[in-house]
Amino acid sequence: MKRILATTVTLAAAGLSVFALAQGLPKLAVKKTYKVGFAQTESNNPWRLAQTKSMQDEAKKLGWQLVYTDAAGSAAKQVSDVDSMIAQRVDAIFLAPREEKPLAAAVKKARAAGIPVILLDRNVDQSLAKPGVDYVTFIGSDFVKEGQRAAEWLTKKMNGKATIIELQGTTGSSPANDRKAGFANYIKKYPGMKIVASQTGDFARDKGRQVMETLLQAHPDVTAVYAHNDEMALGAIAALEAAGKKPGKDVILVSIDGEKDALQAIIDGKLGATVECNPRFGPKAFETLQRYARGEKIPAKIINPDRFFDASNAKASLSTSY
Ligand code: GYE
Repeated sequence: MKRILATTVTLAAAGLSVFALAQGLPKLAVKKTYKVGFAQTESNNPWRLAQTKSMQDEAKKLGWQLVYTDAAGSAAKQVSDVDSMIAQRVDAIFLAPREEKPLAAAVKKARAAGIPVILLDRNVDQSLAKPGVDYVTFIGSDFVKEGQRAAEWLTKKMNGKATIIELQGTTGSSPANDRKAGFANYIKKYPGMKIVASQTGDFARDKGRQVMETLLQAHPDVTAVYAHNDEMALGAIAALEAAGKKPGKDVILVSIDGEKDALQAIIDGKLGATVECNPRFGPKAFETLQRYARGEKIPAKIINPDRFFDASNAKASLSTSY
């Protein structure tokens, strides 16, 4: 007891609050406006563009300065983007980490430099960096649940029997890892639901098309496709059509995101369903940072609620989609 007391006193004398040490997070002063960084991972799809726009719109609305970088699909570039934000002494960093492992180190570097980080839409490896210690919080969707909802819809639609090709997102990214796990975990109760091939299409439309083209040759008996995002599903639809198959009839497709082109594909009868993954982070991200500055307790995860789109509501949702 005596020793604990002595330690506390010593720390207090050194100007360090015990609380801040236990939390490990840099403090943020309450100010009217901030200069914040947003380290985007890439800009090659409507989801990313909608996310960036939402961040820019909110910064403008609040009159904050936004230092924006685009890693163009390279984890190494994103690490150096964070470095340059640290060098520019931004007040805080919003980071959409491309891959779980390499960006964990960037998070720790920012923290060591006294800059709080909020993770947006993707997570980092939880054994390497922790919420409340290395970064403030993760704001985004529950990817495991998204995969599970896609599986649930497909299992029902296929009456528990399907020969499935899975198009995975970016290797090493948290949505790819978790969407795969959520789907696999659900279908394991249904022995008729079989994944015969699973490969990455890097969350990109054309890569999805190319991978589907190759996989179709090895598995011409495919009856279903599970794509980790809409862009790859749209690529797969193109590959199926090029091979003379009718998407939506010969092969049933399900994906994730809820972008405008996907809703249109549902209306056209080519895509079966898509689980929403909301990209509009701006208001929630900036508000969370302000709450953090005020000293409010921020949960380790802030989960966005996601809707579900199929033939019953795609048309009604089209005009507000991205
Ligand atoms: O589904 C995809 C994007 O990280 C949740 O990344 C995000 C995913 C989204 O490129 O389209």
